[in-house]
Amino acid sequence: PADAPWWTRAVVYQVYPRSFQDSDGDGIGDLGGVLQRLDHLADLGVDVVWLSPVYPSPQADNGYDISDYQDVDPLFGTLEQLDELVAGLHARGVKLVMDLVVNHTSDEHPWFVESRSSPDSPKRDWYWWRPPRAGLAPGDPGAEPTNWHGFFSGSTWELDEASGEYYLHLFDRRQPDLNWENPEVRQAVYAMMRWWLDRGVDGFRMDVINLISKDVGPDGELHDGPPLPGLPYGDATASVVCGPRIHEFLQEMHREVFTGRREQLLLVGETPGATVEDALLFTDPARGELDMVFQFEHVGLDFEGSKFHPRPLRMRDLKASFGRWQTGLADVGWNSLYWDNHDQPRAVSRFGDDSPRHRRDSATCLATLLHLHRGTPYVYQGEEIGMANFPFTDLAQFRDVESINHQVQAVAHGADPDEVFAALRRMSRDNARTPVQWDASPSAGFTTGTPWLEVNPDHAEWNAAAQRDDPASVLAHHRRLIALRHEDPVVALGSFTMLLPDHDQVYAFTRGLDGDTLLVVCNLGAEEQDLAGLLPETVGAEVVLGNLPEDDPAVLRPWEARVLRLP
Ligand code: TEU
Repeated sequence: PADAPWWTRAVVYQVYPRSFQDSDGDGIGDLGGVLQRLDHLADLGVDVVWLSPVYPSPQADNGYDISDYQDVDPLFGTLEQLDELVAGLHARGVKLVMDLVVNHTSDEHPWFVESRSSPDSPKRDWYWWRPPRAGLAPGDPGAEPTNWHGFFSGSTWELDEASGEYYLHLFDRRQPDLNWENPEVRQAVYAMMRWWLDRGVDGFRMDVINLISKDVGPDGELHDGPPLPGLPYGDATASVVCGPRIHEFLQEMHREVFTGRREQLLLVGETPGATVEDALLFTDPARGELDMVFQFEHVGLDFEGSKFHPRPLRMRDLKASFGRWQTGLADVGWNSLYWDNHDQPRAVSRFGDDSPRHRRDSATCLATLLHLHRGTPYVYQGEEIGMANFPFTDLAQFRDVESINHQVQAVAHGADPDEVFAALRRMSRDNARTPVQWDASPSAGFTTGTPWLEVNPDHAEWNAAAQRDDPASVLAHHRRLIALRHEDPVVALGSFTMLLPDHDQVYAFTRGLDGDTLLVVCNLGAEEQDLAGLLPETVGAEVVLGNLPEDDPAVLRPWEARVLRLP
């Protein structure tokens, strides 16, 4: 344990700068704003800040479409302010991890502009250019080189009229995929990464990093995927998720960029579709790839097929999923733990109960559950104060490219607009992107101008200022959970054992290290539970931390969470 990596004891906080704090009144958060809020982060006690993209970008996908990897967009500030942020965080003992988006660039990146300029361009092969399907002319229905459906709806191929060829974009058409088969692309990315590390940043959160290797057969061809039910497209998964050279690429990156500096850094990959087996390979320290990955299983249990077809979550599925990840990475590798990020609806609304009666208790209960697992917990801005989904009333309120593309395409394919709205209201990424609620003032202290996305009207009651000095608040509870991980080696390094796997409401597990055992029990529902009956060993155990004032030890109240030390 003494030689365990530093990040086993660490908690990471994600800043989505557009929605964190505005300092210049344009209604969009910026680096000046982050600099104003450093004390909030220090006070919470987090060890690392992951900063979502601030690079120059046309903002088609809020900065995940980058047109220059080595600068800061004027919308967010300057490179000097980024240096100030590194210094300001380091002065508080906090590291800064940058978002690394290298599966794709913006279509306005000079590399793509040059690549598009002519089939003879020396950069043509930096992206995925393909002629129309054999026998069809450019633009013909079905002429796309493969039948793949994109993450943001529609085909993954966009026709370039000038050359009559298509380019690949797994996300929006303004996010062309880089061709990692080309060694020049890889070297350009590695050089850029070294430049950031030399500037003092402490690692990378690597956007969809498991999509960078595409399955080109020996013939250099990309192949159709199996048809998707109800859509005129096929599933690209088998060709793009954890492709044949993914581990080779990551090991090469590791050698070229992290050699000699790995110990101090945090390398976390975002890996949609990765299985436990994939994650083992990514995070086995001996392989020299990544420290940990964000897996997507637990955020894929409350919908059918695609995220805009929601269905209720079954507790058993959640336990089975988390349980498998805990067991699968018990001896080798490491888990990232998250409920929320800028792509997911708010956890208290999704997994908890955001009604006035249960909001505080369910937010603190969920946090306890997450932070007591084995792995590195990630807190997404606003989660620490129990921010909830936005009460959308109209399709026109959505700003996110994924939501808008889905809306347009689903309706075009005959979906009922009311159903589309209901799904977006529940699942849209914009739920996570409303401005952070700092105080009860009209724009919640986020901006003096007009916020780019409406502030949640509940901010009058739910805000950081109201919670700062309240020991019963969601914020104070997060502070305690973070401190507990720092102090207690069982929380950081203990083994994990799931209890009551089939119970529909109580989520319980133990963590053990060197004969010391913590038992964690969470009531994920509104009915009281007979704790003494379910887990007799809890009777008489010391309460290390709870989310409600201590009362009858034999009973678990609605949304109550307790961390107990077994004798
Ligand atoms: O997300 C990738 C991803 O797989 C999903 O979370 C995606 O955002 C969507 O929810 C699928 O339904 C990453 C970034 O986190 C996201 O913000 C970007 O839009 C995306 O990559 C493209 O860069």
